[in-house]
Amino acid sequence: MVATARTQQEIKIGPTQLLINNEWVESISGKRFETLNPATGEVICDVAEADAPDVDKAVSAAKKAFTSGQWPKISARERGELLYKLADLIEAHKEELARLESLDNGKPITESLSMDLPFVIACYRYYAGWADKIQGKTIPINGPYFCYTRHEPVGVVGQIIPWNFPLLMQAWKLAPALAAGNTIVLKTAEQTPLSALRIGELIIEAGFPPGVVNILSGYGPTAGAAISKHMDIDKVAFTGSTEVGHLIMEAAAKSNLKRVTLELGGKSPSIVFADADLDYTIKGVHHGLFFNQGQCCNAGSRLFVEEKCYDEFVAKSVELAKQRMVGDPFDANTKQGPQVDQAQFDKVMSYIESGMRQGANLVTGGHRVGERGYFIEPTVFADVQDEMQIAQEEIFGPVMSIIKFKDIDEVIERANKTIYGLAAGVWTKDISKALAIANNVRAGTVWVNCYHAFDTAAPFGGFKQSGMGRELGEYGLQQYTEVKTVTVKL
Ligand code: TXE
Repeated sequence: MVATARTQQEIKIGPTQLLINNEWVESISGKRFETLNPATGEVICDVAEADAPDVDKAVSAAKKAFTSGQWPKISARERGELLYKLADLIEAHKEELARLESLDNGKPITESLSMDLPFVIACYRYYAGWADKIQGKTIPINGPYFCYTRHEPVGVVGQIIPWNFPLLMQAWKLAPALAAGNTIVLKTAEQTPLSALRIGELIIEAGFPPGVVNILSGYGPTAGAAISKHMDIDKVAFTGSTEVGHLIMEAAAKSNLKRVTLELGGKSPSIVFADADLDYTIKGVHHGLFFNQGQCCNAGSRLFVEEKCYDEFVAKSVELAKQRMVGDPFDANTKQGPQVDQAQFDKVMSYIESGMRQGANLVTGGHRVGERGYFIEPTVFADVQDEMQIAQEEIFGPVMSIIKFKDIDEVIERANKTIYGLAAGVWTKDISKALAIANNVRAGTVWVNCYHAFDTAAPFGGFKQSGMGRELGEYGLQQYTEVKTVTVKL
């Protein structure tokens, strides 16, 4: 039931070195590390392992590209054209990239093809369109002056991405940064280095000059930490755990006060009122939690259901969870692949144990699937209480926690009792209830009668410890520019 060795051999792997200054190079130490197929636990291949000296080398290439060379001479419109070209190349290699993504990450191939790749392409095209529309203002200041602003690139940007959407997170980071004219040192997650490196080849083919995009595979405490404390990096953009988000900010504060944007964890409430269309809603919240093996920072992982429809809701959610096909990511019928690695598998299993220990009612799932790979049954807990670990901490797996509530004021208060504030969902036919939730829940995104409804034009990011700054849309672009005021005496 899991990806066979044959499937693995049929997939073109692409480069496994570091991309620095448009050249593929080994790490300075010569070290390499293995990346595994999460469906089998077998080694796919090894890749070069960057550490601080490689980060130095990549940063000097990016710095040189920012200040001299061809990049500053390329007009804004031409930057946009390069991004369009990259999007076209990705589209031309869509199937190959989707296969590589599913092999390295474990996500079902149907989703890589229908979700990840289309969103990746849309993101590059969206920001390609912005490149020549990044404009300042003229400001009517007092006195005989002409005053205007320029929106200039921040400079050398360090970007650290996670493994749950490797290609998409790379696009969310690279596209706005390049549109605004920055140069980049991007570190991939150690679990999923492969698809980003293949994009590196397409970046060279598209015609981006040397040093503009540098891509490093490596670990967090070494290469990642070197990026966050580097004196010649002007901004760091990070997506990952809240714990590491704290470290990134600390390193930025202790080094050169580089700009920091963070997209971190979540424990997002999804609130179901009894007047909602229940059959539709049950499918929506199922997708909101189980999509991508539950490995979404915005997963609707605190599911509040109104008392009046609670029992029916739990029964039908369990039915749906039981039908979810778990298995080989390369089987077209598969809805759920493996968790990304042993550490994530262990983390999810330990939360399932904690749910049982703390008295939640395990109504379905809870076990490993198969004997190899990191597969977990779609799991549903009912009678979950607010203070239980499974209701407070990010599980990042296929575990649904269903909590009962009585009325709207109470649910708003309880929904806000969390350190996180990434997203929320509300399900109701009553517009007043929907807007009361939208206005009062402290989260960066609120979905009404839908979930995971992303668009590259709509900003995304967190309140509270879910992060700072926004990605996507015009707001996301602003995080990659500095505003310069120019005042001319007339
Ligand atoms: O995250 P890490 P992990 C959450 C989710 C998951 C948990 C742990 O709950 O179970 O985090 O996952 C790099 N300096 N999210 O351990 O460690 C690392 O190499 C600089 C939510 O994978 O935060 C990788 O590139 N960088 C999330 C990236 O940080 C460091 C997505 C993420 O890894 C570093 C992933 C350091 N000291 C996990 N240590 C989301 N917001 O979508 C690690 N890294």
